[in-house]
Amino acid sequence: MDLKFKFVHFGIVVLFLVQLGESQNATFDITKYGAKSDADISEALLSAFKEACQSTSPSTIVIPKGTFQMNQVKLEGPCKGPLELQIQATLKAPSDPNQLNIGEWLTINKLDGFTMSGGGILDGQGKAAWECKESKKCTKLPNNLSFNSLTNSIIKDITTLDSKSFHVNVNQCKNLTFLHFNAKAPDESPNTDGIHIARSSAVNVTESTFSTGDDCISIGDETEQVHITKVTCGPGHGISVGSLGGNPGEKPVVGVFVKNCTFISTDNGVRIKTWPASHPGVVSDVHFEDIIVQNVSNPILIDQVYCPSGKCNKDLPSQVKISKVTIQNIKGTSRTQNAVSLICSKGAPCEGVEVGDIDITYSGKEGPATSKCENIKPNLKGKQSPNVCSSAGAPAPAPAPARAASSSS
Ligand SMILES: *[C@@H]1O[C@H](CO)[C@@H](O)[C@H](O)[C@H]1NC(C)=O
Ligand SMILES: *[C@@H]1O[C@H](CO)[C@@H](O)[C@H](O)[C@H]1NC(C)=O
Ligand SMILES: *[C@@H]1O[C@H](CO)[C@@H](O)[C@H](O)[C@H]1NC(C)=O
Ligand SMILES: *[C@@H]1O[C@H](CO)[C@@H](O)[C@H](O)[C@H]1NC(C)=O
Ligand SMILES: *[C@@H]1O[C@H](CO)[C@@H](O)[C@H](O)[C@H]1NC(C)=O
Ligand SMILES: CC(=O)N[C@H]1CO[C@H](CO)[C@@H](O)[C@@H]1O
Repeated sequence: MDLKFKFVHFGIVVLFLVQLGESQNATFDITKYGAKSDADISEALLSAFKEACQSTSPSTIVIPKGTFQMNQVKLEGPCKGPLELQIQATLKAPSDPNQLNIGEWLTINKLDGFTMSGGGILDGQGKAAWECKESKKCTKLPNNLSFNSLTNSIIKDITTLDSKSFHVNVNQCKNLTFLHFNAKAPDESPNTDGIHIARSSAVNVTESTFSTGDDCISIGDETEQVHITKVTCGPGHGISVGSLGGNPGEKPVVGVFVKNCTFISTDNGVRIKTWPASHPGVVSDVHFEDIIVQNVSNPILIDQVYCPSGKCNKDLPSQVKISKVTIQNIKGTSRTQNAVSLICSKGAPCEGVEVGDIDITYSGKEGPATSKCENIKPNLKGKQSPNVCSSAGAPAPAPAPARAASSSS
């Protein structure tokens, strides 16, 4: 009897210890792995990650406040438990672009339940790289942050600054949220897209701010269910689906929701762009809703003859089919007179495009805002100013003047 009683006790104690073990949150501070201020922390971070990755209970890697160098790091799972990378510090990339010759600056691969947080700054120190690119000495510049094959993960309270190229590349992720995420680079910096999302599903970007030299957020092929809400973009080139049709075998983009976003002094607001003379493709179920544009050059744009280099065969139409698009409640000011351009492909006219309330005024003096449409008969609902596609269905004005190569991309 006595013995049995002891066994029960023992069992309870073991159970208690096991539960404690499971709920324990192991912390791995990189300064315990040899990281020192202003020195390269790559090795220390990798060592901390290797241990944290073996932990079956949730683990947190902490990069504490301060300034550290980080040359190039790849953290690759799978790991045994959920992992948080808490960046409280400012991390500086090498400013010499040639020092990062292979791929990205910080790559995070194959993790489930990953969190990046901490309020820190990833400083890509892009200035030297941009100059190198402008002078044509560097052709391929390293990206800063790359997330590949992450599932059920969240990136929050992180700023990326002056990336050498794209700030963030999201590839093959599923259920990934960006919250309070900021990407910042001067408006003249080349190809510094905020977030590029491709081959992914269920990606949310919310309450985030982008000021960049290229697209704030761009969405590439094989992407489903992207929700972008409460995002501020500017300067930059807006939020874009595409460019699509540039490569054979691109899979569809289905389900893009851009809602409650603000664009300030951007080149574009919301945009879908596909190349002329393209490979086939599909864009469907795209919704732009409750958007404010301030001093935006092209607030609403479907561009199926997108060709920033001017070196495309525009006689051959885009074969990317765009359908089920809603554009609803967009208001503000346009920096160019033509506030709404819906230029669809003559080879694959847009279908099922619904345009709701639009209230955009032209800030110049040449007259009221206008709209331009080709190969589209939108379903108009509510009230539009300017009148959208008021001559919808009419043939495009015969030989269109050669388009000047746009410098915007
Ligand atoms: C784990 O611990 C870190 C640092 O002590 C803390 O900031 C973090 O929020 C904790 N995570 C969880 C899931 O409890
Ligand atoms: C998505 O990931 C989050 C963790 O960031 C998780 O809480 C949520 O349950 C996941 N959603 C689905 C549908 O799996
Ligand atoms: C993403 O946003 C949509 C719409 O706001 C929401 O239904 C979904 O739950 C969000 N997913 C995550 C992982 O936050
Ligand atoms: C989104 O924007 C609309 C229109 O501007 C506004 O009525 C609504 O309250 C906003 N929703 C949220 C959640 O901010
Ligand atoms: C409008 O945008 C242009 C181009 O970004 C900028 O130079 C100009 O200062 C902006 N004007 C206002 C009033 O914000
Ligand atoms: C150097 C590098 O990896 N650059 C990549 C940055 O992200 C874009 C978008 O996916 C890629 O096209 C680049 O190759």
